[in-house]
Amino acid sequence: MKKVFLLMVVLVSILVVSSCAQPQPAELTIRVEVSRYGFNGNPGEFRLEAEEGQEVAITFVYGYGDSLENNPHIISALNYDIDTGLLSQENPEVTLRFITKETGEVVFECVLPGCTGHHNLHGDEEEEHSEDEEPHEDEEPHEEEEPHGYSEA
Ligand SMILES: [Cu+2]
Repeated sequence: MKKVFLLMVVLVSILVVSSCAQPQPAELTIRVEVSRYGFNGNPGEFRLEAEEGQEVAITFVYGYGDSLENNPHIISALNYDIDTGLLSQENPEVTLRFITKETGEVVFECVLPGCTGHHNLHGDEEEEHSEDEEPHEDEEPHEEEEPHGYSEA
């Protein structure tokens, strides 16, 4: 009886150990639409939660929301030094493949400042300084002196 119990314990622990010892998580495959309205239509940067050593294949798709005119973007993974290059009508799908360096969020933003809707493809932090400022009046209105004595020739 004792032997059977021991055998059971050994078998169960082998099962537990083998199910936990998956060498690495499967590749994380995602598609994200990019348009002037944001990532998948949501304003702000795109954040991807992943564990260290995770293989990521993230495909950025040029969104139909931008189809009225060409409005290229360049999407970059901050801290990873990779980007999509021009994502545009001519190049509407780009896949970035990388392996995460640490557990946490990978942040994606547009790094092409001139695009329409750029602020929707970007985090808030760069806009803050312009929102806090209140318009204030000059203490004393002062007249500008105009040069006198000139006559146009
Ligand atoms: Cu942009």
